[in-house]
Amino acid sequence: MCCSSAKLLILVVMAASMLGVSMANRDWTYRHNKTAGWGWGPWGSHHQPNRTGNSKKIIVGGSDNWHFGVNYTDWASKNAPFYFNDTLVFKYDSPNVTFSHSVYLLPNLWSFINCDFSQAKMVANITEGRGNGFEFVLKQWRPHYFACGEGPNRFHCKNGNMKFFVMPLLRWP
Ligand SMILES: *[C@@H]1O[C@H](CO)[C@@H](O)[C@H](O)[C@H]1NC(C)=O
Ligand SMILES: *[C@@H]1O[C@H](CO)[C@@H](O)[C@H](O)[C@H]1NC(C)=O
Ligand SMILES: *[C@@H]1O[C@H](CO)[C@@H](O)[C@H](O)[C@H]1NC(C)=O
Ligand SMILES: *[C@@H]1O[C@H](CO)[C@@H](O)[C@H](O)[C@H]1NC(C)=O
Ligand SMILES: *[C@@H]1O[C@H](CO)[C@@H](O)[C@H](O)[C@H]1NC(C)=O
Ligand SMILES: *[C@@H]1O[C@H](CO)[C@@H](O)[C@H](O)[C@H]1NC(C)=O
Ligand SMILES: [Cu+2]
Repeated sequence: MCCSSAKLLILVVMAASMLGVSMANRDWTYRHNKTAGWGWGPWGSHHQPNRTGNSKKIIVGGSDNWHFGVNYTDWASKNAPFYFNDTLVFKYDSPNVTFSHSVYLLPNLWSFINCDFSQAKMVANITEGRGNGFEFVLKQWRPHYFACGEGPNRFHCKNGNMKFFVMPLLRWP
């Protein structure tokens, strides 16, 4: 891909990220708080009420689930677009001696590119992906930067391609 389209993509994502920060006021959100400065805002329950409409449940990675070495950027681009109220399902095995996975949200594009977890928020720990998996509902108009936080020095994110981002769209009736 040539540089100009890559730059445009980054600009679009950044603009959306800024808007998302100012619009968002509930649940998972990276935002400004008068007393605490920038940080993750309050988090509601992950149990969602019943939803109406044609929102979809999408298993992250399809039949590969959430595993080391799958190209999730590629998966996300092939499964885009994602819409408001769609549910992402992260399925991964219970941890054993060699493998464990988790799901984190990173605050912005730079932390995503660098796998910088210093301001990341864990949304699912290493055991929550078993069985039917961990469900994350896209409820905000902002990019969501997902990554696995496991492995020494964030190896799964840096070397295992266990990261992707989605920007939910409005579904027109
Ligand atoms: C801002 O952060 C402080 C300290 O973490 C917290 O007590 C307070 O409730 C937050 N305010 C809002 C509006 O979230
Ligand atoms: C959603 O609706 C179904 C059937 O209408 C009901 O059985 C289920 O308990 C509801 N779930 C929640 C979380 O309210
Ligand atoms: C998403 O679901 C909530 C209720 O769960 C509903 O109030 C809202 O209108 C839905 N949003 C869209 C864009 O479908
Ligand atoms: C993952 O897939 C994307 C899009 O198809 C591609 O641009 C990228 O080079 C791939 N990454 C790796 C590490 O293979
Ligand atoms: C741990 O789990 C992985 C994937 O589920 C499997 O391939 C591996 O053999 C397991 N290792 C051990 C020591 O059980
Ligand atoms: C993961 O989260 C579940 C549900 O919140 C909790 O019961 C479990 O103890 C946690 N496991 C670890 C390893 O933190
Ligand atoms: Cu992992």
